[in-house]
Amino acid sequence: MIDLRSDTVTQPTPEMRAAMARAEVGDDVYGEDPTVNQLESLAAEMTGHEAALFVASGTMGNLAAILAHCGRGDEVIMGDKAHTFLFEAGGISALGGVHSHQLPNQPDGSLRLTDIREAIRPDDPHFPVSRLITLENTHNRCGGTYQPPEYIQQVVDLARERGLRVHLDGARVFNAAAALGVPLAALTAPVDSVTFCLSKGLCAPVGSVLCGSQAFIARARRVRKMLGGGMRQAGVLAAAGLVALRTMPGRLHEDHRRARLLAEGLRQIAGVRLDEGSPATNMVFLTLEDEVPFAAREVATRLQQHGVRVGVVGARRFRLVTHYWIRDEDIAATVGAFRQALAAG
Ligand code: TLP
Repeated sequence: MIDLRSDTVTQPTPEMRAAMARAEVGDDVYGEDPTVNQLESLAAEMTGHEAALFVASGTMGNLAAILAHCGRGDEVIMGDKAHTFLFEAGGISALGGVHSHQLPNQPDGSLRLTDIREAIRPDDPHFPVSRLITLENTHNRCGGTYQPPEYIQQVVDLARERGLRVHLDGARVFNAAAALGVPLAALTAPVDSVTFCLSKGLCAPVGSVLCGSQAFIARARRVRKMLGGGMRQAGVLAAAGLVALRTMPGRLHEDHRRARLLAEGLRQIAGVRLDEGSPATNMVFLTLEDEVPFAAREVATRLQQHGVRVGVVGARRFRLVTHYWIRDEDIAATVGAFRQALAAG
């Protein structure tokens, strides 16, 4: 099966499995797992932060971050297409009592600075306290688009001026750095906190890392415990994460090249419309033209019969994500499968 539903489907590499088998472990809740400690130090160093915390998922990383930055009734400003707003089960409000203020994400995934400026509340008892701004880079629902260091810095400057903090959902921030050709820290060091995922394009089986100051990470560590995320001998997972950090960031441009190849092939097929500028990184978003007599679900079922799995993200819309386990011949096969699925009456 050629699985393009997400880069979350990536299986660990043989090198990761070997590292997991021989990982030295200890009780991480006591801070005694040497492999977790090593992963956290490396993540802090790479992102340009003082400290880091290994968490079970991107969702847990974002939740722990927002709960460590905000108290009940505080407000977080985020995009209306932010993963945290759309796909994290409303955890920040359900579990943290944090109020969210959505601003329109621009097609490139950014939030307009003027919109942010206007959204920050004055000190008035009618209003919640504006505490945090969250950004997403790359931006999933905006097409895997990315923002450069200059934009991040502008948002951070604005936040500083108004006494707010900035959290970056950097689930795929390594893809953003690869696409921009900048060191990771150029995108991650300016913000107060960042979550990145080991289990997406970096191919590890489980886990994300939250990075920030010592004091922030100490608060996040308590929140992680509260959420049931104290994982004990987690070194077996962190070992795969270490291999991911050391070996995977340098190859992400291959996924981006294959996404471009896929887009070029799909663009030739009648009835398929690609998003303008797609792909920016490893995601191809496409829509079925009105003349196509099938819904996306039906097309996805046909594609599956041809050995291809794709993400259905709307009645007539798909997301295809390239990753480590997708080869050039899979791209050609996917284009061929689409052609057949759309031709079949
Ligand atoms: N995204 C998943 C789905 O939930 C949509 C995917 O297949 O892309 N931030 C961003 C930007 C994400 O895309 C995701 C996962 C997360 C956070 C959450 O990460 P996990 O799945 O590890 O909780």
